[in-house]
Amino acid sequence: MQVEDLPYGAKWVPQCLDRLEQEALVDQIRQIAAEAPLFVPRMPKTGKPMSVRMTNCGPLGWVTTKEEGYRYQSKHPETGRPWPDIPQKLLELWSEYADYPLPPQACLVNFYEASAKMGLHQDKDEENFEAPVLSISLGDTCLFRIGGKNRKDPTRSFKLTSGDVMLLTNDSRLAYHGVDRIYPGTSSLLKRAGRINLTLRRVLQ
Ligand code: MD3
Ligand code: FE
Repeated sequence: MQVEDLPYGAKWVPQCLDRLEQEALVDQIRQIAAEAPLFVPRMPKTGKPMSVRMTNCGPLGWVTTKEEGYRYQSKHPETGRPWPDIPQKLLELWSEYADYPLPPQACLVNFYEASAKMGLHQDKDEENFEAPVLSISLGDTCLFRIGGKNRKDPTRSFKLTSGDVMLLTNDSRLAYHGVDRIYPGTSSLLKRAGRINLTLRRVLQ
């Protein structure tokens, strides 16, 4: 996989974060998950559980339930409490890479166990597609897949490793993407096998 093969507008910064920065972020995510426990997202209508567990920080968080489907809301779906703040380091990363005048409104925390994956999808629950999405990978390596704006467009796969950052702007913002597999034991960052992905987003204008 060559960087030039990425869809237009996608930028990949391999090893953007060093080990100490990654460890500090993991500590902060542990605190966030202690205040806002990981929940099992469920598919709209069917209620089928996703294999990834999630939580959020920031003014808004992405949630999904059988009854109400995909949405952003200011409170945890189970505790009813507001989401914890976005760590300063993540706000700084956004300032440095996003090239967008306003701060992120949502930070989704995805936790993948060894067998978890995420099917090919578009991120379309935001009102604002002008703002980029910034993603950070921590822990075990995953096989990431990205295509085009139509589900049938050809896709390309590459491995995202701990400390990698991806920025999705312009055409890539609505590209289909997913996580096909985790490679357990490829990183010693987390206590157990698994991967954490953080996605920073602007939701409203
Ligand atoms: C490409 N997360 O939370 S991050 C998601 O690794 C999501 O957990 C994946 O897809 C994960 O919605 C992928 C990289 C990523 C994030 C957002 C994108 C790629 C994207 C939005 C548009 C295109
Ligand atoms: Fe996505």
